[in-house]
Amino acid sequence: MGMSVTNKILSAHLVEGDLEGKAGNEIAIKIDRTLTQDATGTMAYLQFEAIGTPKVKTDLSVSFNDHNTLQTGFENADDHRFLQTVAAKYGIFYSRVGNGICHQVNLERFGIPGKTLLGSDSHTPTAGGVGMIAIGAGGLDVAVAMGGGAFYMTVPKVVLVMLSGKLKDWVSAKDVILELLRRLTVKGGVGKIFEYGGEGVKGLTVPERAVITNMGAELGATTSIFPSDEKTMEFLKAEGRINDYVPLAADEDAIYDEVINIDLSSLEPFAAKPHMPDQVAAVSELQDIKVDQVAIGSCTNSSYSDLMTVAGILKGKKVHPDVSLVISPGSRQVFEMIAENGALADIIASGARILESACGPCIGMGQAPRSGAISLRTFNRNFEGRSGTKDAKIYLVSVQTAAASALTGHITDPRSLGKAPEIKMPEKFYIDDSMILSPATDPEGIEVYRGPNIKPIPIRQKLSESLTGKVLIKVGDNITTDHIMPAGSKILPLRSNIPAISKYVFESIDPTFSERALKEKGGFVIGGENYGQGSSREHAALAPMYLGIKAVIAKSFARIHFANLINFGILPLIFENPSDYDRIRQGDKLQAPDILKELNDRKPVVFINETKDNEKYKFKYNLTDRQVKIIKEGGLLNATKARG
Ligand code: MIC
Ligand code: SF4
Repeated sequence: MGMSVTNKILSAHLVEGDLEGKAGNEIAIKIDRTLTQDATGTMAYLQFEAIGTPKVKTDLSVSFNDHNTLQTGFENADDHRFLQTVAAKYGIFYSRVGNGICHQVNLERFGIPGKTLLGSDSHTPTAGGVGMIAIGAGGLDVAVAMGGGAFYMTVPKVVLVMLSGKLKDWVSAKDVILELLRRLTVKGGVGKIFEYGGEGVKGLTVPERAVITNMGAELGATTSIFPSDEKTMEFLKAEGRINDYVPLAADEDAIYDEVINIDLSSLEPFAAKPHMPDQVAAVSELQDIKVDQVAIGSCTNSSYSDLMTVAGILKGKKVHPDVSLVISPGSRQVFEMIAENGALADIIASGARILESACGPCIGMGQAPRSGAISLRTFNRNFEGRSGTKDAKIYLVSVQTAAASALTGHITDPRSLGKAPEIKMPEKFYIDDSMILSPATDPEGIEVYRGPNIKPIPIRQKLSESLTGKVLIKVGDNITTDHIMPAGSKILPLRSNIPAISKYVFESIDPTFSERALKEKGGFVIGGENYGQGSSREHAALAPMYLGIKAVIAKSFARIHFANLINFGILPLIFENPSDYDRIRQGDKLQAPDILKELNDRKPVVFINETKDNEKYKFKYNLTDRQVKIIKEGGLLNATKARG
């Protein structure tokens, strides 16, 4: 039987389980490489230290620094010093602040077809653009992988996205992924890997492919991948890495679980409307909406060709007086190239504001729009409040739509601008790896720096025989990790300090949550569908664990958050009868008298609602034996240490 690209790579890395098994069964794969960034990295490396391995066991591990770069206090700089010394000591490469956004730099300098990559960031699948199986996970999973441990995942359904035709002028890769989000929604990809194929693939460059695999994360997918072909070879050659090229194609008779067809020539410019990436409409239907801010950049749209397109559109023109246009190039490579060839001068002359090569406004690190603003962003997420302004309305668009709208002051279909700029991929990118530091040759001589912002990781006790507590909060569908554990310039610097950051759990929904949780000595959270979608931040599990949350009971969960809850000993339970969701209210006192026994017997767990005449509910759990063990131990760190 023929194999997909996905299954070729997975089977070459399989260490446990059976790929032919039922979708949903657990497999474990060997991880060749890891990636961390500075907002998830401090915890990941503290956990790596706690595991106690003297040197990373991966082929390559890289610590990127791109999120926490605002330095409004000492915290960011202290964390960076910690990360730099840890990297030097344990055999990890260190990409300095200023070198660029992790996924962009990773694609340029480290992406390699056929290998596996685990990253403590949900957009790690960007590297699928060069044919890697690249998966986002919590920091603890990445720490375990750095220690040589396998990565556990459920057997994914492999979806073939058959691309035919060619993108028309002014239509871009961003519009391809927005079309998929329009069709499938933010939970349409849960448990799936999207593999791209068909004639249409040949017309897409690696950076264009990476836009699509990057934002596959918004579908809730495990990852997305393109084959490795001529275009991959050209890209790697231009990056001076031709030796990293290996061709990778699906067999002619490869079997897929599902097939989706997209005719590229039928697409038009799209936008995701506030406040979800799947609220997609044609830009032509949104014209005339006045725009206050345009932000170009992020790991989705900040490549050399993206920035050259922007420069081509802005050249000789001026940004509309009512619009603030901010631009962050994705990497120092991109930055230096546009500086060298004059495109940066065209951008500056238009009135754009230039930011450093970092995540910046994408994660609310500066550039919060004015109240009630309309902000057009080339980013991947437009969750409410993520920009730093609660009532701002964020539209996600391509660089073409963003630049066109910055000039006119209203949402503008770029097709109205006439001839599209023609951007050629460079035959040679500008290569300077001097901001990527190699690990120390004398690791014993390196002392790890720990500033006052770095606090020890809280550890959960073993699971007790029964659980009792109040429902501390009841939330609806598609709750994101930005709701559970917000980011932004005030909170992001506290990522290394769980007691401090836990004060902000659920802040945008109910600012009293953390205080109430501590007062009640913990309790339960009730959620709807797709609970915990979005980022990989394990703080959305760690901080609730610190506050005493014992279980989250939801209709369904997003993949990474589900794994993070288990990793930190919080039970993710699923309504056996979804209508019970309506019966439970915030404040109800629940009791699970036999939870340990029920888990041991692998039976549904029974909860009693003491506030409602001891009404009973049954909850199921999609946990493997391995995961039940982790929960019983009080989390993966305890379980890993217990194994020795
Ligand atoms: C995000 O885009 O939400 C982040 C910030 O990159 C997160 C990681 C984090 O919260 O540190 C992600 O996507 O995983
Ligand atoms: Fe950074 Fe935004 Fe990409 Fe997350 S989505 S890695 S915050 S640029």
